[in-house]
Amino acid sequence: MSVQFPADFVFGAATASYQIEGAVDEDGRGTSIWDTFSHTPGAVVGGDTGDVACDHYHRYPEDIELMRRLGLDSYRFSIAWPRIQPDGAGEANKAGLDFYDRLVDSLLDNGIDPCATIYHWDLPQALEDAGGWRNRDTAHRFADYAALVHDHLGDRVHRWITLNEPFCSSILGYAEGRHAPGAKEGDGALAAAHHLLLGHGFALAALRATDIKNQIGITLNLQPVQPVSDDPADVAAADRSLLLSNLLFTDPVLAGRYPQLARQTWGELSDFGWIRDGDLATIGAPLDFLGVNYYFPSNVKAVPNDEPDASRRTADDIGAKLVIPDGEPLTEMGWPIDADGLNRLMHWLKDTYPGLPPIYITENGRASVDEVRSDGSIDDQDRIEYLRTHLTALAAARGEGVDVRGYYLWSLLDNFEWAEGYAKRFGAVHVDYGTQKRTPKASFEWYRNLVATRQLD
Ligand code: GBH
Repeated sequence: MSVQFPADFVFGAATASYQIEGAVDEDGRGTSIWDTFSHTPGAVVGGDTGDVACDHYHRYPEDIELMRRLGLDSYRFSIAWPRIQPDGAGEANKAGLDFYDRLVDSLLDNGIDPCATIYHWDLPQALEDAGGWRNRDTAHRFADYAALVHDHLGDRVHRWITLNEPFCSSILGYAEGRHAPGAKEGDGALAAAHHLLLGHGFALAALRATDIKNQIGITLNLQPVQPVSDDPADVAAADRSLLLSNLLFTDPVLAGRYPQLARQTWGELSDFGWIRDGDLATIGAPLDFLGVNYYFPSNVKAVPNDEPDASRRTADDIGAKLVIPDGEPLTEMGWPIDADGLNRLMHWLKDTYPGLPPIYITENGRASVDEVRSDGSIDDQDRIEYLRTHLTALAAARGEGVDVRGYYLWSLLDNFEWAEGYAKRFGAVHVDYGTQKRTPKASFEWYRNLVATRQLD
């Protein structure tokens, strides 16, 4: 059965600054927490760092040429805070703004609509040294920085995403220690989550207060969650997992409240000194769109928590384990593949939040082996299959009344996959990191055809 997307549906591809730019010491860029973390022995597989990455800072014209060939309607990139404010505060570094001027102007020259993420995890190290996202002041610093880049680029960039995946910045960064800054704390992580959301709210208010009227949203990584059995213990564990991965972020942003379950699981949130009167109204202010990153669903089993460390906020601490179904194919990340999960997630959002704003899928894709064949080609049929089935599920959700306006493939290029380094490849374009040679994969041609015809078969 063939599926048709309308002409105004936005087809894009996404990247993030630290994952592709490199040039970490150029033109006055400051140090970010990911520079520090990736240079910490043992933090990243293979000791990889983003020092060079895809060298996109220098090669962006070639990368935009690839986007033009792909026929993208839109390109989602992120702005590196330490290029703009090397120490996280004060006047803008002109050379940093210049880079994004060149990037945006060149995208527009090529008929590609830019979509800017203001924060995709590269916090200036100076702010981390002052407490990072544990510190309420960082939310104010973020809003200042957001206003600065929006004042400069808002005449040409009309879609803005405040934060990418505050779950990862808070829980993976401050509770699990798998991401920068590598902390393993409890309250620190919940305070970080709150201050990230508050930073989003302050930034939203700051951008809305200017004369330039743009579309403003936030991107959350969300998962449909289901228990592995009807056992009440598994059902309760699935509820706690839903809390940690979704509700902790969707409830404040889409309903201006913290979930009841948070109080049951973590104690009276009102006792948490970091939440002040008025914060939730700021965080829950109306959005123009919600960005959703979807990779796979959570199938949850209860696990006895033998060593409860109630001060931490990880999946283990809430007694929930993600179960990978036996015998089914996994991506190179070890992640399950469940395209219908994207449809379930769309319906969960629509059913849970009245007044839900329009949705953009701001990331979706998979890591594959991507073997380079002797003729130099890369025949990533498994990626094509992943994209085809997920877009089919998305079209079904649209047909069933979920207002989804666009889809961004993760990612345009192979890039620095955070704690996994360069070994994991998500790109529609292969990058040989030795030579920086770009080679479009079979999925590139497949996506080009989809964008051109708007038709899936
Ligand atoms: C995104 O993160 C990032 O935005 C992007 O930069 C990255 O390259 C891309 O995905 C691919 O990884 O095991 O408890 O963390 C996705 C992060 C990974 C968060 C899976 C949720 C599952 C639950 N997501 N994770 S947990």
